[in-house]
Amino acid sequence: MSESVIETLPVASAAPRKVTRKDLTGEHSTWCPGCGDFSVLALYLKLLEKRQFPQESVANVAGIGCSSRFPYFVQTNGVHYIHGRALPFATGISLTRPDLHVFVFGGDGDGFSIGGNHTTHTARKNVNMTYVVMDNWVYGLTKNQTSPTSPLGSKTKTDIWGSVDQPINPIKQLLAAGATFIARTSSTNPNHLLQMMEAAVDHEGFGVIECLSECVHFNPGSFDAASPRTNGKFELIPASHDVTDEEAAYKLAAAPFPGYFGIFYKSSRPTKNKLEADIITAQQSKTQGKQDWEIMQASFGKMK
Ligand SMILES: Cc1ncc(C[n+]2csc(CCOP(=O)(O)OP(=O)(O)O)c2C)c(N)n1
Ligand code: SF4
Ligand SMILES: [Mg+2]
Repeated sequence: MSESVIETLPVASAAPRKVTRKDLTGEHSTWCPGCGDFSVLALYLKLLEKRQFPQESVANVAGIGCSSRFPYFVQTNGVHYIHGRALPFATGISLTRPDLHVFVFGGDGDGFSIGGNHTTHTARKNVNMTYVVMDNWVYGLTKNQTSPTSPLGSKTKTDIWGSVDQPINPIKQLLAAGATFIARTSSTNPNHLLQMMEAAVDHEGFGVIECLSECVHFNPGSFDAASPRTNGKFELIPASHDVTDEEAAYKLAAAPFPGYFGIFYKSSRPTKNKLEADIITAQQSKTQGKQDWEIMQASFGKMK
């Protein structure tokens, strides 16, 4: 299917029904066998089933990339949009359809290079949605180019002698941008991944999860150091960490790879959704009983 395809499901039926994994499963996933993204999908389906979110109450939005093929594999409302532009599209849905659970799935390239500005602005606006970045340190779909999170020295098609550009630290970037929920997990730790997705869904505002998700085709073994299964270390954020302490979160985020996993930061800053809804309610109360043309006439009158 081409870019910019919108799939919609019928409006909710009156009678509640049990939401099953079978209902939620979409097209057969086309990822390479062993790709970390499978785990994210499996846990996401588990989350929707556990929370009994009806299919029609969910919107999954994605840009372009292997990871961004996500909406095809889930049978809910879904949008496969333009590379790096999933967040503004999802913002429109979130602001106009408060009845929907809005999720965005995508890659490190989608979210931190071409869509980097949109990540920053969605974070500062604190738009209510859950954003899962499946970080594999590479452009997978386009067959192995350096991504903004590729470590120094990565040998890719665009850096055949090894990359020389300082990689982005997604957690620091998100903190600086003003995201109100920031977590880090790995596709190799299903329990933790589900836990982080649940916490993000429960958060009122822009909840972002950086999920290490191995590209077994172009970057095999890249995250071995982050998993005990491959003699690595999956170190949780210390229980003593105050998630409202931004500076402490920065310090944790600065730890060298594999770093820490868990919730780095959480704040209860009001969402754009709430702030705009309040403005609309206040303005509507001033114009109650007036015809549309009267409101327009008054607006134009002010411009004279
Ligand atoms: C405007 C635009 N520029 C470039 C591309 C080519 N392109 C498609 S996916 C991609 C990178 C995807 O990398 P990432 O977001 O990390 O996803 P992954 O495939 O690794 O999951 C690029 C450069 C495009 N589709 N559209
Ligand atoms: S190329 Fe990499 S990221 Fe894409 S499906 Fe294959 S393993 Fe996954
Ligand atoms: Mg990638």
